[in-house]
Amino acid sequence: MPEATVATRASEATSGRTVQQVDVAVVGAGFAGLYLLHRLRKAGFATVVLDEANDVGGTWYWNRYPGARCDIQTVDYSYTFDPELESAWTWSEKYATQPEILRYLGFVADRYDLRRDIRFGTRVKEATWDEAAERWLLATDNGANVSCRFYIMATGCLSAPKPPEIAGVGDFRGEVYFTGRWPHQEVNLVGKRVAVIGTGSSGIQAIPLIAEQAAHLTVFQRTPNFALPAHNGPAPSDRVAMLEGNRAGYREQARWSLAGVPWPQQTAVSWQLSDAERRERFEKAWATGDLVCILTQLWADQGVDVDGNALVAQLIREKIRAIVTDPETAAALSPYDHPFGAKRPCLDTNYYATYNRPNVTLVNLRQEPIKAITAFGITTSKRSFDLDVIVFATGFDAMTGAIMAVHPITGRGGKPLSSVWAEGPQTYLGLTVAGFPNLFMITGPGSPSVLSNMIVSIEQHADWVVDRLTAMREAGFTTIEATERAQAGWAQHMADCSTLTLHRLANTWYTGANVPGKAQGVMPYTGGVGPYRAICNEVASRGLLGFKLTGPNVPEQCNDGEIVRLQPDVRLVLNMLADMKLPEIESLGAAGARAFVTMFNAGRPAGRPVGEVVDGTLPGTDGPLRYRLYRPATAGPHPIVVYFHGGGWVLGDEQSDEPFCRDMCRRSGMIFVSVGYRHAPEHRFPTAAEDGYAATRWVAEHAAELGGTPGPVLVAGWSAGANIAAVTCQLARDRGGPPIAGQLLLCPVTDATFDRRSYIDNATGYFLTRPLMYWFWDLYCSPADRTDPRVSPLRGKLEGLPPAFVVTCEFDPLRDEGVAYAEALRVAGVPVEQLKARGHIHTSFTMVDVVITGVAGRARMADALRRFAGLPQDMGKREGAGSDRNASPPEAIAAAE
Ligand code: N01
Repeated sequence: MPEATVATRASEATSGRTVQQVDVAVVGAGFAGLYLLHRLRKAGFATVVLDEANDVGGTWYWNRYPGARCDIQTVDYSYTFDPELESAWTWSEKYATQPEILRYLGFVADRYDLRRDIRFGTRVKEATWDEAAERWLLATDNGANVSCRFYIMATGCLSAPKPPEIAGVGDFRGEVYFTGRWPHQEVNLVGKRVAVIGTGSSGIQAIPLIAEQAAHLTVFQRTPNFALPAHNGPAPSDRVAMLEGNRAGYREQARWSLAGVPWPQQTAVSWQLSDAERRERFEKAWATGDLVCILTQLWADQGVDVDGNALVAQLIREKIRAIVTDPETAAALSPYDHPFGAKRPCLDTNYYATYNRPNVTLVNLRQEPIKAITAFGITTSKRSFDLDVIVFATGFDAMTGAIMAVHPITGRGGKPLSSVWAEGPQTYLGLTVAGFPNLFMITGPGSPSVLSNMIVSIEQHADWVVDRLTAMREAGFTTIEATERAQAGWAQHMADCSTLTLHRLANTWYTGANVPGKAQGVMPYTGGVGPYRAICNEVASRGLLGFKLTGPNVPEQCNDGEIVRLQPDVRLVLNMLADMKLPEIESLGAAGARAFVTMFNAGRPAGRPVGEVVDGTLPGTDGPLRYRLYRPATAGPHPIVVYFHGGGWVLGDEQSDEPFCRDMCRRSGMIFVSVGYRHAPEHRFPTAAEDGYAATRWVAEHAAELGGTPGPVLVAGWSAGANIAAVTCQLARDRGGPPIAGQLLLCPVTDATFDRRSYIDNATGYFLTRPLMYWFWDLYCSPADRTDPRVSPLRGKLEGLPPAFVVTCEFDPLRDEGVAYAEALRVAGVPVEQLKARGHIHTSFTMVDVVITGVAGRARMADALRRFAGLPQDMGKREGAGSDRNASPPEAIAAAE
């Protein structure tokens, strides 16, 4: 083992109290603390680990209640950093018990001789950053205080038990136990009248075993939870075979997966599967007895869409009814108040069946709340229960509780962490906090942590931190601190991520809702383990983006910035496309590009059902044009939107924006008629514009035949299609009709100028590129024609046009010409609304069911269309896809500037 750079030593502080001097102090000797100590030592850092407990284990030291087990399969819930360690230890069960996990951690501590640098029975009371010395001073309650260059909180996410907040708790004369602080000596419940308060993972694991001992068990349930059978036993042979067949590959797959366990990503969404197919998938997952499996393997929209999720919840409630014989008890045990997975689901052994026992009573606190705990038991609003024992399984002050238990943690300028986090935890990457140099958190708020296999996340964090400390030492830096800008950017990215999943829709410890008075917001990072790892790696590879580093003999380094400015799902799509190494479309020629687009579109979700899809032809200026009509499922007639697809006047057809047309038809409750206008280079300018105008005129004249509302039509389009829509409005004004009630312009081409900022900043890397736009322009329009308002509508007269809703995307070369058009319309007196979509790209809103963060924007577009058509606003939401309820609030899509 390499020598420590600074030997651990004791020194006399001025106060006379001994101070232990180390390079790094780690608080917590659980999975994270042990691995950190091992890595830090190997890297040559003098390290001390401090833990209040009297042995290693962290959460597994304290949570000794009956039935305590892990609920990630033990093949996955293990250290992976040392293949020899992996082969030296064999788990006895699919889900190991707490004693076995504790033995494992003891085995690890012995194997790497870790205990000699751990101070047990030592609580860190306060931590103070000494600006002059550039060191942290940790005050302990036992023995020497600690002075360290780096201070790492490896305190766990669920380690500070939450007080039960019930009146009279101190009055009870019987025995009281907390699952999170279970006694080390045996607790005998035989023949006793026992109460369990709380039905989270701890309660659900403990209840069946307590019921076997107690004379009578009364369970006090406030919120029913979803629980799945663990089907414990030997580790499943298929998983073991997968692991043993390619251990390194299996582990690597886990590291890049969404939840830290290698399961494939599902692509089929619920509405693409039949009832029978969904049931088959569900039964298979139920039989697997694995939380990650059921949370990820049913259908792709189960975690992101309320409708897709409701299908799973319904199937689980069916199971509860089938197991629990008393219908009233079954109903009380059935969760309806939160989406499945939004609150942490549980893994159980005989949980629901326990309520069939004659010695078990369920008290539904929603119907009869606890009034008080008395000397002899618990009184609800309806009755009293005499008890010998009360077990509190009431949970934790999660994610922040154990960090804030060191109080105060005083950073730069004397600022306490409690004031910085008064409105909720602010972190950069969940690892660091601006204003608190050299302080790291392992699996802190803002990292995937509790939404992942903790061991995978712990190893990733510990590796990242130790690698940074090592690199700093080599470069001569002594302090590292996140910048405010990077931290604010991370908060924004966290907020964007949390609009993707359903976690925000439940009151849970994920959001701080379980602790009265705690600031609320989704605390873990919901973007997934693999994407998070990629982000951390990118921070490192981009010169520690968002960190300031200083050292005594080196110039300060600060590469400030935000690591993710794209919407999280847009980033994933772009990364996926980059990995596919697709050809540049403009290099394929028109025919090749069209074939490519057809092939590309074949792989996307087809779009949700609408009332009817009708194909037809309409007379263009020079022969028939194909169209496809999407009719809502509601009773007509409906207002008609004439739609023009994107594709740079060169690519696409009346079907190529099918998912977008279906979605907008459902959301707006309007007929969409998508027009197959003719394309360049075969038909150059002004064919597309004239076809668009002719089609609009024909649709308006034949509205009744098409099932539409007579009167003005609306126009809409995307990209070059939005160009045609804008031009059509100008032509309709100038040529005596048809009347147009409103225009929806999504990322419109409005001007043949290529020097606006967005053309420069977003020239490449965001799907639509500047070279591709040049190619489109060249194929469609000669330079001499480019100032004609029929292709550059920004150059035309704008007065007297119909009201407009203009959508622009931050990372789109066309952004600024769209903004310019909206501004020019406003100046010309046209009512105009703008949606400047932050973090989005040119294709964001048409990638329906792929870019989930586009939902809120499309909901606003549909609202605008309904407004233009004079329809009530709320109908759009009722008629639209259920994912309307999944839409983030409008302010989630804010101005780009
Ligand atoms: O805590 P919880 P937990 N009056 O917060 C109820 C992990 N874990 O210790 O939902 C009445 O989930 C509360 O009701 P409500 C796992 O991540 C893992 O069980 O707030 N009831 C809820 O029912 C888990 O999610 C394992 O309405 C009160 C319960 O108490 C996390 O730890 C095992 C109340 C608390 O449930 C926390 O689980 C155990 C009150 N005043 C835990 N206050 C593994 O298997 C709270 N409740 C690895």
